[in-house]
Amino acid sequence: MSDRLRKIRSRLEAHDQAHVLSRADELSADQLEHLLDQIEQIDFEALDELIDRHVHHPDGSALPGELEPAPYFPEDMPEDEKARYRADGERLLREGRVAAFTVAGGQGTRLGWNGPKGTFPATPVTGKPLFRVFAEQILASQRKFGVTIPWYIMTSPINDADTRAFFLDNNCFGLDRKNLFLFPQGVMPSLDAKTGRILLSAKHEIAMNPNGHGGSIKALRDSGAIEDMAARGIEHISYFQVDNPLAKVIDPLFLGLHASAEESSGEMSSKMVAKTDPEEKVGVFCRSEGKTIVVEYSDLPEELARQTTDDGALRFLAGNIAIHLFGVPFIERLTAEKHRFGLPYHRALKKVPHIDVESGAPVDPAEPNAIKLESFVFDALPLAERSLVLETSRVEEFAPIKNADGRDSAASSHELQSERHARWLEASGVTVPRDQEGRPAARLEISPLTALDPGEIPAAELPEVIRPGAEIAI
Ligand code: UD2
Repeated sequence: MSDRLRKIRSRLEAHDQAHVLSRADELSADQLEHLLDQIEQIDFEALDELIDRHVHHPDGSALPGELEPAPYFPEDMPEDEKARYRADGERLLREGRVAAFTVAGGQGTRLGWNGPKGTFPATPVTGKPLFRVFAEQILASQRKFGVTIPWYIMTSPINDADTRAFFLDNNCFGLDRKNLFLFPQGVMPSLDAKTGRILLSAKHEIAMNPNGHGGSIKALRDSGAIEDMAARGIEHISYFQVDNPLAKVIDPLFLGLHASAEESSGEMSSKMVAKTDPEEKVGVFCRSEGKTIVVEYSDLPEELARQTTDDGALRFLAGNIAIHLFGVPFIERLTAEKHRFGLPYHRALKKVPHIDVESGAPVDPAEPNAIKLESFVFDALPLAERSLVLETSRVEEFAPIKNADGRDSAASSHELQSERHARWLEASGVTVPRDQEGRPAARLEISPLTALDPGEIPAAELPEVIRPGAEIAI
């Protein structure tokens, strides 16, 4: 141990991080071992560069010079085209070429939920947790297409054990455990925003944060998930975030476009919704140097965010809802040299509780004190040869739960979920009471096991009357 300790200590000194071991004398053998293991995971040469760039010399974002709005397939594309692509997607599904993939490694600090975000009760009537909502979609799609749809879930070292326990406690929501594959993503040390020093969450523990959903590409490779997919004959991965209960886990139209349209190389495709207003906090699909990219909301210059077209619509309209399709060969190509692949890091100034190494006292900062480094999955878009974007309806597919209240909260998501299901019921001839603003005057929930699409609700399940104030789950 002492030899190992000496080596690690001199490595830390060389990188101006010696404080990490400054309380090593007070640690038990197990604690020291744990801390040394953590330190050995860190690539200090790479970290030095990142600290220089993101802590000492942050230069804001480096926006590409020429930005144009990205073209997209509109939601109202001709029905015959839709039918053709949908058939292509359904064929891929029936052949068992498609897997589902949820990124669920985030810390969910804004929501203030004490547990993995996927365990959050998300639906407006029965309060089903997010993971169950997706599991039911997978069960229903498996039934519909007569196949197995394996489900890959990226957790983080912080929530992996709790996520696994939740699945086991819930009997994996009726899914076969053989077809569930959970794996933790990578982490990065959180850094003091003034000095770039690594923060400690305890004397024996470095404060680590998940390395962003962009870490999913490498994590798919490192975990063996990609090999598992290849062995199962999976060709396409349906990617979505754990925070959106309306995400369509399986969408034949999107799949068909991604796999067959000329505009796509079948490597990485995306869905968008029209932004509600210039301030909405979603990234925007743009075109730069012949490639599709996403410019994050915080990086899009206000002047561009506010630009309008002749008919008054936002010029940069295409909001990123973080729903993508990946070709398995694309991930294989990007990660062919396993250790060398990484998407660029972005800095986020956040509050990170830690200990003061001098006194050993805990510090719970009132103001943001730390830089977290995260990579974003959409930075992989320009690495694809040709990448398409499909417009979809917000009410059908985007009701994220990110905040405790206000915009993107459980309350706003419930309203959207009820609205979607009101439309489905109305399309089946049911009268839904609406208030003066036209919002459903009842809470409505349709399980994916009852219907995956509007036309699928069995007549026997349709409510005869819905009274204002009713709560209906079918
Ligand atoms: C993301 C997008 C934004 C828009 C919005 C739509 C970024 C930077 N911004 O905003 O453009 O598309 O979503 O909802 O992506 N996650 C991990 N590991 C991590 C970090 C996040 O798995 O290390 C997951 C997390 O569990 C969640 C998702 O990624 O499912 C979204 O993360 P977020 O809440 O940080 O993204 P947000 O809301 O800033």
